[in-house]
Amino acid sequence: PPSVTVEPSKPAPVVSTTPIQPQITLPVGKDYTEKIKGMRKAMVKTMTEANNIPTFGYDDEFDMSALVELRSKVKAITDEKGVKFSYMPIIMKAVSMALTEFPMLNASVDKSCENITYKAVHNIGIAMDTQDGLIVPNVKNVQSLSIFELAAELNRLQSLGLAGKLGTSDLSGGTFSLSNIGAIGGTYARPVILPPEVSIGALGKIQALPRYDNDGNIVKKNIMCVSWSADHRVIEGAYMARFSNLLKSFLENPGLIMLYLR
Ligand code: CAO
Repeated sequence: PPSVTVEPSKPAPVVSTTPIQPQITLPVGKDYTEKIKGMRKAMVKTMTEANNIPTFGYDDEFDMSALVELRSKVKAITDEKGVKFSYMPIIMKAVSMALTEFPMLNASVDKSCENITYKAVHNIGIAMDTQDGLIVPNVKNVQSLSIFELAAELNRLQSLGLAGKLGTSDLSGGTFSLSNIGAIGGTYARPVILPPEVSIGALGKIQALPRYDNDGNIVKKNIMCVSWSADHRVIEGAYMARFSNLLKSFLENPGLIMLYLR
C-alpha cells in the first residue's frame, strides 16, 4: 500500500505585536460609568475647542519605496547604537524642510482668530497612543536636529509616553503635528487640529501596492497615504496642496533631503 508521509506540524509564526492592554475589565451584562479624568479630560477640552475650527482636508499618496530601501540600509547602524530607527525621524525632517517654505502651516492663531503668529522653531508634535489615552509630545527644534538626533529624541519621548512619565515641557509648545496612525494600520484618516496650531497630518500604513511606472508597466510600490487637515480660516487649500507636493518630492527622492539639509 502506498505509504503516507505526515509532515511534522510547523510551529505557528511568531507575530511581534505588543498590544496595549485594556485598562478595565467590564463586568458582562452590567453598565459601568467612570469619571473622565487625566489625559482623557484634557482630550475632551482640546477636541471640543478643535471642533470650532472650519477644517479643510486634503489627501494624497506618497511612494515611499526609496525611503523603505534607505531605511533598511541604515537601520543596522542605528540598531548598533541602540536607537530604534522608524520612518518618523526622516518624515519629520522632511516636514520641517517643507515647513521652511510654507511657514503659514507652522503658525498659531489666537482664540478669536484675529492674529496669526509665525513660529520661529519647528516643534513637531507626534500623536502617541498610550494607556492613558492620546498624548502629543513634541520634538523641539526639528529644523536644527539631524535625522539621527530626531530618532533618539523620538525614542526618549516614546519610552516616557509609554511609562506615563512625559512632563509638561515635552507636552507643550508644539507648532505642527503628525499622527502616524499607520503604525497601527489604515490608509486615510481625518486628523483633528490641535489648537492653537493650524495644521496636522496623518500618515497611513506603508503598504506594497501595484502602481504604473512612467512606461505604463505595473510595478510594486510602497505606498503611504497622507491626510492633511488645516484651519481654513487662515490656510488656503492650494497652500496645503503645494506643501504636500513639496514634502512628497522630498520623501519620494530622499537625495533631495540631502541637498537641502543644513
Ligand atoms: N507604515 C508602515 N510601517 C510603519 C509605519 C507606517 N506608517 N509606522 C511605523 N511603522 C513600523 C516602524 O517602522 C517599525 O518597524 P520595525 O519594527 O521594522 O522597526 C514598527 O512599525 C513600529 O514602529 P513604532 O510605532 O514603534 O515607531 P514610529 O516611530 O513609527 O511611531 C508612534 C511612533 C508613537 C507615532 C506610534 O507608535 C504611535 O503611537 N502611533 C499611533 C498614533 C495615533 O494613535 N494616532 C491617532 C491620533 S488621533 O486619536
